[in-house]
Amino acid sequence: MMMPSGRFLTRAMAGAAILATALAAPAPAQQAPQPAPAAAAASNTFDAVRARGTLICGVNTGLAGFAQPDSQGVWRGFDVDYCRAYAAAIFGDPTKVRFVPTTAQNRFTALQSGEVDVLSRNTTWTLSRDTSLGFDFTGTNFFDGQGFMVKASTGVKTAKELDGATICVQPGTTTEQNLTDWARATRIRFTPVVIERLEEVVQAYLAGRCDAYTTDVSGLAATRSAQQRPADHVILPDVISKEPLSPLVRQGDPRFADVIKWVHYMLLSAEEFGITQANVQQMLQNDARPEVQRMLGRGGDLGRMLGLDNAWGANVIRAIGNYAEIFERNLKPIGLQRGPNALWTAGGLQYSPPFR
Ligand SMILES: N[C@@H](CCC(=O)N[C@@H](CS)C(=O)NCC(=O)O)C(=O)O
Repeated sequence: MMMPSGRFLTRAMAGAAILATALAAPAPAQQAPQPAPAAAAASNTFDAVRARGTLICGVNTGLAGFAQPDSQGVWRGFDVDYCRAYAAAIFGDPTKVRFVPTTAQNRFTALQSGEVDVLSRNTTWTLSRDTSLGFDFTGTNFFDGQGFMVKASTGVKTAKELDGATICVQPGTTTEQNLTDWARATRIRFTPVVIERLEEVVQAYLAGRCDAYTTDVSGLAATRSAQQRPADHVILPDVISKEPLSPLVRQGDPRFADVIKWVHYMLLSAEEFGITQANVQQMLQNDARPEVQRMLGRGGDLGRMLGLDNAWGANVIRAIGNYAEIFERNLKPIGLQRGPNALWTAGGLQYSPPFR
């Protein structure tokens, strides 16, 4: 047998077993699919939310830029702003939302059981989640991919140098599965350190219990930005998967799903048409473009078609701003660029269907 080579060789001896397993066995099912939730709970979400007067939004437990309480305990972040935008669309008031932190492991149960109405939380759209878990994904609001972070002191520059490494990962994620797929495909050995809680997995990485930490690049950027010396950590250039992150709802309430979906498109179209938090009022009064008028509720009856007030779009933009404003406010500070999340008009993938 050829001797394994690479900087993580000593640890690789244990990792060899992992490679053997990874090569021999089919990739494990990601989550044991649970039966889809009772349709009764799902079909009434839209009415239940309106009757309750508050939207319950499942968010992350704490990921800088995406969802995290600030020093005053006010939730901040990209995913949090989406929740506020939904509340502005439904109630005309962005404060009518309650945030429920969810972990990688318990997020799907929280949505299935009705504990939350919607999950707005770095969750990858996959076929099994869309079908056997009983959810509807409402549109990718962040195109992401899985990456690796290492300490700069390791000198590691690319993922293939991780042969034999110990890699920290959270369970219940696409991350865990992709890591196995990637190792199989590239014949890289690794020893996984699987830790359930986000704080603990990050601590394990910082304490040197693993050579690398893997998750969505957005999650790596968030974690890196939260460290005392971000420059001590390097996000490797390799991206090993597609992680289209999308808000999701329970299957069975198409009206509610439509509202969640079209709020995202409102944010994108507002960016496309140059409607901002600062100018929305003026545009509402003065902009003669028919699509802008329809979006802001001056022409057509699009809000009513969604079961909302025709002012829903104006309310969303007035409260939260457009997609670019949400991105700048939350994700620029953690070092993320628009990249594939640029609008289609700027060579990116973000594209709204027409407001007509
Ligand atoms: N996008 C991936 C990963 C999402 C995920 O949960 N990532 C972790 C690491 S960034 C996380 O957010 N954990 C928060 C927690 O469990 O509290 C998925 O949908 O499976």
